[in-house]
Amino acid sequence: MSAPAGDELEILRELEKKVLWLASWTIHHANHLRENSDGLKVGGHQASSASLAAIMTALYFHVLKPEDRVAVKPHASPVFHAIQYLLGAQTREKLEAFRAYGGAQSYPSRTKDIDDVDFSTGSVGLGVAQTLFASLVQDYVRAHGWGLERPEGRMIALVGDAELDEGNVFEALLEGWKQGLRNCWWIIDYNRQSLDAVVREDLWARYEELFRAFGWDVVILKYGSLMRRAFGEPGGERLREWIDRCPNSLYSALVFQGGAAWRKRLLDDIGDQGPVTRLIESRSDDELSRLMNNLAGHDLPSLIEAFEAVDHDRPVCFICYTIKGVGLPFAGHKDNHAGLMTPAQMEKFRAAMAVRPGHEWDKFEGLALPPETIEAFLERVPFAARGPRRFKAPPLEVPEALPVAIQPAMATQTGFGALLNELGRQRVPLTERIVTASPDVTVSTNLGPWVNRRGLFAREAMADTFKDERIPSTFHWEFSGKGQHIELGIAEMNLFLLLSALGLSHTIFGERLLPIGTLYDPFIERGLDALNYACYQDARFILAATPSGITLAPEGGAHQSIATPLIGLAQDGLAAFEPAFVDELAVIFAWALAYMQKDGDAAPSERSWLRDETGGSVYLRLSTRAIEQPKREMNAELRQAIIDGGYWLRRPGPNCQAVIAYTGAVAPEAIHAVGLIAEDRRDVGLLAVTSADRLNAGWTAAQRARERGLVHARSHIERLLADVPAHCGIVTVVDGHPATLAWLGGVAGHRVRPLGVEHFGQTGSIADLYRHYGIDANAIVAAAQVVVPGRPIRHLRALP
Ligand SMILES: Cc1ncc(C[n+]2csc(CCOP(=O)(O)OP(=O)(O)O)c2C)c(N)n1
Ligand SMILES: [Mg+2]
Repeated sequence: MSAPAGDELEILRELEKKVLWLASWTIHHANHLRENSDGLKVGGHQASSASLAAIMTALYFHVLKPEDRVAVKPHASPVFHAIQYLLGAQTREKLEAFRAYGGAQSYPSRTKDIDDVDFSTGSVGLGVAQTLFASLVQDYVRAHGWGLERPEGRMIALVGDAELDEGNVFEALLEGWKQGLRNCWWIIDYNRQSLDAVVREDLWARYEELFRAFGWDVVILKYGSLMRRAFGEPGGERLREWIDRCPNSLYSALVFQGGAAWRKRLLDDIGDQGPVTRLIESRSDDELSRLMNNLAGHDLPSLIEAFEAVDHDRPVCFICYTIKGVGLPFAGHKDNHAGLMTPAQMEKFRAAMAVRPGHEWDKFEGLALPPETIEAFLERVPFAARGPRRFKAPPLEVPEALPVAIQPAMATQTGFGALLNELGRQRVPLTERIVTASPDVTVSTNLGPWVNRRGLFAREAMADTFKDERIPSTFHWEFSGKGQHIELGIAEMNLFLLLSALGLSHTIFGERLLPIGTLYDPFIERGLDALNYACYQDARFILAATPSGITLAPEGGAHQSIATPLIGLAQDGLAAFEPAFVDELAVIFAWALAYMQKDGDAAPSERSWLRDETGGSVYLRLSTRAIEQPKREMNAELRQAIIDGGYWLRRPGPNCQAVIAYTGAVAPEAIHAVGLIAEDRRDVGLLAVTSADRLNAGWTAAQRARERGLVHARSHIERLLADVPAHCGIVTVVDGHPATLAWLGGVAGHRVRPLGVEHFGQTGSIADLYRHYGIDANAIVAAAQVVVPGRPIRHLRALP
């Protein structure tokens, strides 16, 4: 794309005006005009949007190509929607309903907006890093020989300067450097304002050093073309020096006050009764204000020139000087994030934009050029040339059962490693598309054998020196463009952002990947916002989190994970499982590989009341605790029950007095306890819960269906508990927070005593800790004794 010719520049200038108008009007409408706007205070959008109007005009209407993908700063959402509206991809109804039910989203959303958002944003810093990982995924896909028929795109983030306070941005930068990042642009809206305040002086210099240190090119866009021209006039150099020395707060304050204030201040500071004074006095207040507002971030020629000058694929950071709220009455004011134009100010703005009442949404209203000229231009915009930007990739076939050799005693983590190792043997389309990633815990989460088979990914091949030197080692670390494991540094945020990028490959790059990430379960919390973000974008992946709970006992309290089962229960878009046995894991794993590829109807199934056809990501909470494995044949009924969330390991008899419901690695304690209780309580049942999350989701959905009149709706857990007598008590037990299973009592009104772990900090053997926290067989028996009245249970030993 070449630099815009004179008439094209004129069109772009008109579009910039229109974009600013539409974005400001959208927010004004939401606040003042829409019925039941609930006094929405969305002022931040007006100032933040104005800041990026020129940059986004330059990009979307001139620079971007169809293969480029963009993460837009959250508060520039109205600008994005306005641009899409002009390009015919957004509707007036959605703009009128901005931030309302069914309307255009406050922050650009891949899943909720209709106008082809590439990457969602909202939680600052995450969208920024997502572009970096998307670039790595683009390289991964192409290095494997896929999608080569499409041109390479640039992954671009429009970054608010305060977003760079978020640590995840720098974690990503470091990882990007390690992985040889290319085709990534971060365009910083350097308005020197955040939500509360004006930012520290000279941050740009820190940013510049940081980005260069990580191997990025840095382009600083400070002076617009008007400014540069003025610097060429006699006295212009003095003006430039003054601008360079001017503190951020003062500059902002003068922008807010306007031309007369600029004149006074400049004359006081650098007036010389000579050339500088002439330079200032030759301009009206308006002209002076326009000159001083003409930072490069608002200057289309400077922006386009800088973007077009990039003729390489190295990552580039553009630091664009801007003014928050430029062109609006509160431009530069430090409180403008919450600022909102009053109706009177809006009327003045309307007059300046030549928009007639009733024509606010007209695309060509008030523009100086004929509508046909602009319309013809919009039809030629390269960004929109190839229509919709989302791809589909056919699902890969998954066998119903995955082979695995089950040892008499085995941990689910070992089983997971063995399952992947078996998959690694098979050269079929399914296994070619699996990509694993781990933040420096590849070996300790049992991915080693898989990596030995499939190799590590790097764009440039790297040999394993230990192997070449013939030093014996269990693991071969050979990197190549064909490798299928991405080894990350320890930052868990990066794992989730990478999974988010890998898990969107089918829709962004048209090439399906089956990402599997491993990490220690407690560190899910370290990257939780990024995990939530990945789910919100509907990225598809499997997360194997291990070890979990207190089963890694001697390693200590610091690594206990207590809350993660509740995260599994509550996180939307993530189906959580905690199998106890490896045959269960094999079933769940196979199901997960298919589930992550589903993209169907959002209605729940009438059998389980789960939305299995919609698909999603899967979280496997695993353990290093080796436990005795049941010897049994898998059958279709058991398989389905495992997937639905639970089954009777010991079916309760007709006179059942007690049920023990357990999840995960505490299975032996539950089994042992049932044996002890059975001597004094009748027909005891043992419920294996493989997924509290899915049992709970099905139950909730079935209740909702009944409340809507579908009286026969029944969920899996309701069917399981249907024949358990009302007087029966339930003891639940999990190596995690007891609330995970406590709700089981609500299903059919049984009395429940939930056991689990609530406190941190002990080290010891598993037996010590299970006793200490009260989830061993003895504690289960004691709980059953209280929850199910009757004669004392003889085997109950005194609790220590
Ligand atoms: C993780 C997170 N923390 C806090 C917020 C609330 N918040 C929204 S915008 C913002 C400041 C934005 O400043 P900047 O990125 O410089 O954008 P500008 O408003 O200047 O356009 C904050 C703190 C958020 N969205 N995400
Ligand atoms: Mg800012």
